[in-house]
Amino acid sequence: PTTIYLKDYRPPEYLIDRVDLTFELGEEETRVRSVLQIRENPAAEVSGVLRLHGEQLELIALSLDGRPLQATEYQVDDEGLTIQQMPAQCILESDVRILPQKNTALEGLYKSGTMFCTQCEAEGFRKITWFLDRPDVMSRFTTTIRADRIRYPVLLSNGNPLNEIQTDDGMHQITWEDPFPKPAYLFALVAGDLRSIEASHTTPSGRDVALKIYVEPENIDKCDHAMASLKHAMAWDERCYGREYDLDIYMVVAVNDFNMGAMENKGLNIFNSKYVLASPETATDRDFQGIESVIAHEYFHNWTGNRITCRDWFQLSLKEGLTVFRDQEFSADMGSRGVKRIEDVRLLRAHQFAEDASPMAHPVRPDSYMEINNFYTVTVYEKGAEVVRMQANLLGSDLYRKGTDLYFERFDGQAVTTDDFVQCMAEVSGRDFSQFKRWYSQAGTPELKISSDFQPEQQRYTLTVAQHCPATPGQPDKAAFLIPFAVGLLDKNGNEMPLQLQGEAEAITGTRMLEVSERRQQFTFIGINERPVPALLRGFSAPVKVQYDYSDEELMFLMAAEPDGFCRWDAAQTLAQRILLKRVATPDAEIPAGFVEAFRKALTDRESDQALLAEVLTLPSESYLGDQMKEVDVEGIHRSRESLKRHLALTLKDELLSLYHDNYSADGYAPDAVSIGRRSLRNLALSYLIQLDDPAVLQLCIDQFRAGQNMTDVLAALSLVADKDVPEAEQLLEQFYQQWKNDPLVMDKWFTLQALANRPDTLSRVENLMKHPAFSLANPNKVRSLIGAFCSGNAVGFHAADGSGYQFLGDRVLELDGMNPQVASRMVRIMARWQRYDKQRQQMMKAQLERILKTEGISRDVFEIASKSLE
Ligand code: BAL
Ligand code: ZN
Repeated sequence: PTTIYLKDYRPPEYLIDRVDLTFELGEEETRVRSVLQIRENPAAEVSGVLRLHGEQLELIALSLDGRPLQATEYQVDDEGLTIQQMPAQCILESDVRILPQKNTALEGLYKSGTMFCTQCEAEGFRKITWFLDRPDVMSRFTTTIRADRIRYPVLLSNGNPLNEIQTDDGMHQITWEDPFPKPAYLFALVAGDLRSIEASHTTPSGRDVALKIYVEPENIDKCDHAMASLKHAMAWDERCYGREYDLDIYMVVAVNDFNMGAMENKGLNIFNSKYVLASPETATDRDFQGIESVIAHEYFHNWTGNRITCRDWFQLSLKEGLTVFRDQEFSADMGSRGVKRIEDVRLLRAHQFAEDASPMAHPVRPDSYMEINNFYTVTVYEKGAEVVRMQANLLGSDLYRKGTDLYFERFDGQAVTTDDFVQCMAEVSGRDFSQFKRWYSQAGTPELKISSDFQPEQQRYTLTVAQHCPATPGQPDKAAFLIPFAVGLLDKNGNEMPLQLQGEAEAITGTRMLEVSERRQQFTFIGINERPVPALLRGFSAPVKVQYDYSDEELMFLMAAEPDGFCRWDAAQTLAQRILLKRVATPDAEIPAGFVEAFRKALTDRESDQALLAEVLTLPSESYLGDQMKEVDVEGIHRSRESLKRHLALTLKDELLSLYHDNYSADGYAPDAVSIGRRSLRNLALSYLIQLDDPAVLQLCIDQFRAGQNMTDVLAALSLVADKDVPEAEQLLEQFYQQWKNDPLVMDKWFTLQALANRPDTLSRVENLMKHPAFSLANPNKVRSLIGAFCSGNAVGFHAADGSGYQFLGDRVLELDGMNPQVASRMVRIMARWQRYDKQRQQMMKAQLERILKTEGISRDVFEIASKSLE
């Protein structure tokens, strides 16, 4: 496969102003007729040769300005169509045959169950018709869909519906027109027997927008939360960014077979049903929150992605980083802000820091790729969001808003770059952002080494900050980053101390945003009359690792007194991590009594945000602990974590039980922040108590399962029981299956639960479950919930010393690659971090990667990940 480089970017030689598409959807094949209005791009050097993208298209007819083209006038190959002698402008018409029913890659037009749907980002439109399938070619689309009236009563595309025609042959056709020019990756089509719920929203300028959510008939009662989320998102974007919606109709369609979470097609979002469907009986709190955030994310794309899109795919974070930042802030406003930040940081540290430390490390704006689908990564999305957040941190909220206002005004209707975005921030603030832009071009997670020095006679306190960023592939040396570094200083009573840097006229109280721009820098605070405890990186103001030599006592103090939720949680994590890692090496190393006391304090705290307490009381995950070790000790970490949980459960049994009972609520289910917090805390208490192997606790779980109040509680109880070697485990799993076997999303949970079970026979159970009638390798959600969950969520099972987990994954990757390369490539990525393990495991993982690479005909997707992993 060839590598594509950012430095090779050239503007398109031709533009396509209008596209007229006609689809005839059939049970064997689909015909796509396209009429393109093409002209030379005045801003480019034109060669006279037109090269259109197109894959897996069977040509039926091709004509230029009404004249059929002779075979000598064009060439078709595996990747496109070339026309040698192009006029300066013309109408190009084509008629192609495609086979959506055979499309298992779920890219382009395909069938999910009985419905037709599309996924065109990044480069799927070329599997529908010949086109300039690149985001800097923006066209006005008109789409006519013709299909059987009974099978496909609902026919949808982008924009507004124009007319419906019924014909005598049992068919009907509808034409849609999208007035906004858009790149082809935002094209969408849906056809099926769907039901919808409808609501309306009036924008500040008085536009009435019809909101419709389409689902398969049996799911019509599970759309209310998605609809409520959409309305909240629209109001939030109007208020916080001054952005309103621009068409008369906004549609969301839920489909079962979908590679990603959802897709922001103009006016017609297509969603993985996981991010639409919810009822208290079938969806967990996490699901409810996921729906709220993904619905908002796709809606926010209408401005950050659609109205203003990316010039090329290297700029993917222009829309994704910004839109993730927007959805994070939306969720923070809708729920518990502190907890949302902790969740985001936990995800970033667990996945993005790990990616940055792996052979797959790449900058937020990559320089090259083989397969763009491989770059929908946590780096482009989540680190990209942090990079936007840092700009907001540096500017403050008013200037940041001025910056985004300028961005929308200046670039509306254009395809632009991350530099264009940053330029707006630079202009409104009058600041130079050239150093800041290294966050886009340099990969790797910077590390800040901090030391402090208190000089009582001078009443001075100095923080010395040294930054360093490890080498990443192709980038051995990094230039210094500009890092917004939020700090506070607490006195012995836990009060904020006034902060006045040397040379400044006044002190401020609260958080100070320091700017670290050099490799080594000192910040001296004056008027400090006692040794403070520093709270570092408040709000996680930059995506960096901080090293500061806190004493255990200082960490316990922060756990109890620090006002910033992130720092409070982080103190608890750091302390727990210290103990856990020490006990990996020395299993009977002492557990400091102070730590248990700090836990007790948090367990009995009925004043603080309960959701925040649940975070503080959650031990760092096994995979995160592994990341902190030179060489991951899979079993040692597992043992250490289990034994600390058991120790806490033994010592704090009464407190845990009270917490469990005090947080019971007989009220109906509501996914609000307070109720979610109570449920998390209660279920967390149960997860500690189960370590006691006490029949009374097992009974609590069984009772909670049987009470069946909501899926959050049912699943929490079931997962604890399923881990145990008790007869009830099988009984409850079977009961759950019988109750939910017709609900695919609940079945996903059933698969995951068993894949994560901490039992010696889990792999063979997973293998058996692959043969279960509810499982299908063709459905990405099933693959992720069973195979993905086992390989990336069950460290002890997957990394079994005999290599059986690796062999299993190697087999699955090869099996999947022939069907769906995008999903296969996500799976093979799990082995990209093989260097982190011991020699034997390294050898076995490498052997699987080599075996995959040697297999003939593997996809570009899998080739890129497997080969880069071995470099
Ligand atoms: N654009 C792909 C799906 C998403 O990020 O919204
Ligand atoms: Zn997105």
